[in-house]
Amino acid sequence: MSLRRFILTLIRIPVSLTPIGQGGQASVPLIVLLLLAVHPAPFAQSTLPARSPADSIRGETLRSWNAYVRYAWGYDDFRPLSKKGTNWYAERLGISMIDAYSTLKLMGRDSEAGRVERFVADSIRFDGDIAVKTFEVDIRILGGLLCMYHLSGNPAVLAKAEDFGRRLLPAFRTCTGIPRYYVNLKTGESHGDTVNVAEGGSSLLEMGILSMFTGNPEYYQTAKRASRALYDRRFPTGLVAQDIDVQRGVWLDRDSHIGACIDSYYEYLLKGWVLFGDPDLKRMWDTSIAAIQRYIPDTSTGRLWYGHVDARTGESRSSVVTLWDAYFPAVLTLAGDLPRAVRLETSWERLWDAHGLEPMVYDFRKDSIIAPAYSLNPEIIESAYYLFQATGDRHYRDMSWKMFADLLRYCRTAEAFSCIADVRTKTRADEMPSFFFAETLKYFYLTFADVPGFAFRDIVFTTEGHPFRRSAFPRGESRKRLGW
Ligand code: DMJ
Repeated sequence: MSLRRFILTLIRIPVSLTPIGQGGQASVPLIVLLLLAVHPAPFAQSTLPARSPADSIRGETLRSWNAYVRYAWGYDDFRPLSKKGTNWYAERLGISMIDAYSTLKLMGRDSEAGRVERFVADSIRFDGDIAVKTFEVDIRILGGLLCMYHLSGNPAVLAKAEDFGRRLLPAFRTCTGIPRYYVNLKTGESHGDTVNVAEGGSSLLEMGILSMFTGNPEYYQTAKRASRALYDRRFPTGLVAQDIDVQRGVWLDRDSHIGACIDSYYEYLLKGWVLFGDPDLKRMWDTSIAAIQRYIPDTSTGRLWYGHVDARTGESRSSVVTLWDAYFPAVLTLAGDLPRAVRLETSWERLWDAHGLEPMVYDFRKDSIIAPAYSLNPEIIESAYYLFQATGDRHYRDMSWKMFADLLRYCRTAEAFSCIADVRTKTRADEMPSFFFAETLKYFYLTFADVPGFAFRDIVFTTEGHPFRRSAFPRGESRKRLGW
């Protein structure tokens, strides 16, 4: 069981049965892109120097990248304290370099990016006899390879992406179409009938993009069937629960929330609609966000949080949140709900300020830390970036710079950055996850940098932070290639 899965078993404990949020707040229509198109986001004058933060973030990215290259080239992850490479499985998959590529490219580091591209094309194989986590490799490897192709046009990279995507498909051959937790890249054998909603319903973007680039609708249709199977099993409240049996199609709990273990399922309904234009995804998003806003918001502390509720009744079960949940202001921003996005990001910022970093699990009613680690996660930084782009309010730029300064203060090592085992003591952990390159450093950088040809309004980011241009997905072509 991964640390994330273990921690998340903790947060299912009901803390309160007080009904909340039953007043019924209307869902907000999906209008942000239209709004942004009509009112281009103004870029506020920041009190910060315009260039030096971007230069500083790029410099720290390169420093960390060079450490990975020196000590861990080709490995999945870099251990920043012991200065060693480590792999997730018996065969290396190059996860960190694939995840890092789009960030290096956006920072103008073509030579470093080109080296990754050549290594992927020439030296990485995906036919090892290893059972990989379907969800994790979909968002990191498949998403990273597709973005590498999107940014380079290298057909050898697309061939690798298709080879990899094809090897994931057997995981989806279940009675419901929801993928199993593990799939063997060589044999196609899959196992793990219990998945959470995020693991089961977060492949729409990667598989849809693969369909777009190859003209084969099978990938998108497979992912859509999985998301649809989860959506069709929603409770009469309109909410989904957290864990499901992929063969029997039955829920294994009634824990409903917007956070880790469900998060990217909702994120992909919205982003799938925005990128591909499939009206089925819009319907699924509209129904889902209406139910979320009716039952899940919790203002009992005077701040806005999204806690845990019973999926069948909508009654409150817990006021425990995780740092992964801080992706939601970004999603609300994309959906055009700026008032809630602003309010929720304020709650997260207060929590950050209390510790100079965020704790992994936190109870907002008790104001107490349940799990104290911080793993260089991006979500609150991602939300600050979206809010800066959408509002032009320099507060979000200043907030981002403050968080970057905290990472320098507490997480910087001699050659890279490390996770923190306890935000109260700032004790180090010997880890630097691949999403630190893919997301955390990228969102910091984009908050300050003016990247030529990169317009926020034209971009959809995958849940792992890989950017794709909406203009590369014209509706007619998307419809034909994805088969919607
Ligand atoms: C990333 O791997 C992805 O954003 C995923 O959806 C959940 N969060 C981690 C980083 O915290």
